[in-house]
Amino acid sequence: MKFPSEPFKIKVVEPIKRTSREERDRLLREAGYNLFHVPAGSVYVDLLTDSGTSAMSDHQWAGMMLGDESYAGSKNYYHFESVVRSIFGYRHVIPTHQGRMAEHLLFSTVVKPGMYVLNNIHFDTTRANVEHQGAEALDLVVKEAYDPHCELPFKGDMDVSRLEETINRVGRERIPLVMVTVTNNSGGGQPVSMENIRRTRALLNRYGIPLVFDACRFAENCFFIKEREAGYKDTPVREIARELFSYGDGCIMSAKKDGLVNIGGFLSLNDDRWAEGITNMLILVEGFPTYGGLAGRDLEAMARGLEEVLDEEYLRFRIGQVRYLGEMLEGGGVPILKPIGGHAVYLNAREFLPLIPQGQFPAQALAVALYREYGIRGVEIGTVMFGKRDPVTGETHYPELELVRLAIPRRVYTNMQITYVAESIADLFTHRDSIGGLVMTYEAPLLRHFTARFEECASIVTK
Ligand code: P61
Repeated sequence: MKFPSEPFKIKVVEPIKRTSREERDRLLREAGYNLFHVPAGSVYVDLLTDSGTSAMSDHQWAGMMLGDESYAGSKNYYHFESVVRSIFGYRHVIPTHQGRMAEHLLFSTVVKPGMYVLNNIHFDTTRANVEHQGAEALDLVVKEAYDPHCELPFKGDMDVSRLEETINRVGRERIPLVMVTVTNNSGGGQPVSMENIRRTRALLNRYGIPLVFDACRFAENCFFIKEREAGYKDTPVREIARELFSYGDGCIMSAKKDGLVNIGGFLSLNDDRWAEGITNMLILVEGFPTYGGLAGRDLEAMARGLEEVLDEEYLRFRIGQVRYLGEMLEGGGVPILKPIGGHAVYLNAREFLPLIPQGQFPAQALAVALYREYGIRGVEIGTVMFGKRDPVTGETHYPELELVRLAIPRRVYTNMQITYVAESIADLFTHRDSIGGLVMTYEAPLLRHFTARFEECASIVTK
């Protein structure tokens, strides 16, 4: 195993508190066994998300001091605009405070009730924002994406023939846009190949449908293209990104991921009419077009972060650190989703806890156990997040995969902390029979995982 040594040294440290198992047990009960409600100060290694949790560089912090906080025409906006144009290549650059606002602005402008948005897999906020417009969000990723053992190099690819069938079935006029999420977060952080994007583009050209990227983790996707796709070995990641976005009409991005910032996002696109509608809505709900809900200093940090994320030394470390965790877990016999993704390792909870039925939330139960035993926080990506209750029968539709995502914040944890995570989980795996299921006692109608509450099942049930 190649050890991914850090391409940075640490200038500022943030102490973390160790807690006892008893304390964590109490915190879990108080939180209704929902890890979103456990105070971060009581988490030892926090792998809840890689979103907004990056450590900024000294260069970004220096940029924060150069924030121009003018209401209109801040110099940081022009810097940000030129960086976004140079990487993504689209004309209009519209800042937002984070990704879901970009989603909301795009969909509220171009999606109408009864329409369809097609994507490899919609992330939960993306799906919720499509559905909020009275439209349907359809996932058309290749079927292998749902097989946790299948080792395709580009498991985030769109199933282009299913895409064409769907366009013919629902009608081109009901599809305002198609999206491709790079990397495919909900399918395990898996990349999409350039070849697949080219084929998607060619198909959409025949029907005259715009293609919009969800670019949250574009640099990680482009690094995988460099590593895995024929013809790109010697191409700089920045050029790969330029080519990838040249096949689209625009993108939305939560810069909290590959923008290496703690807050920020944007939309960038070519269509003047869409840009006009979006900008008008932006002014109504977010802010003036040259700040879009952010401070000037945030725009500067984002401009600098978008440049830094394309540094290939950084990307080699980043992808290498995630892979290092995954390979150590595999070495300990822990079932994980394969291949190892770009920003996270996903534990396969169905195989980790085969005795807990899906109705008792095995992935949530695993995430709870991981926190209680070791102070490590991951996030459930399974029935709690994606299970749907039929509004008429009350019956639950279960998702294909029950996963616990261990998302690695960028430039935050040392390899020693990552080793601690791997060893802890391998240890938990050896006494997995002590872990019981959960019952949901409260759920909200939308994005229920944020606020759901649970209780522990009275006894460990066998199937
Ligand atoms: C995450 F539990 N992701 O992965 P915003 N598209 C994509 C995302 O991954 C994404 C957004 C759009 C998060 C944060 C998160 O239920 C949850 O800047 C591919 O968060 O608005 C966000 O970007 C939205 C975690 C979001 C969740 C919602 O951890």
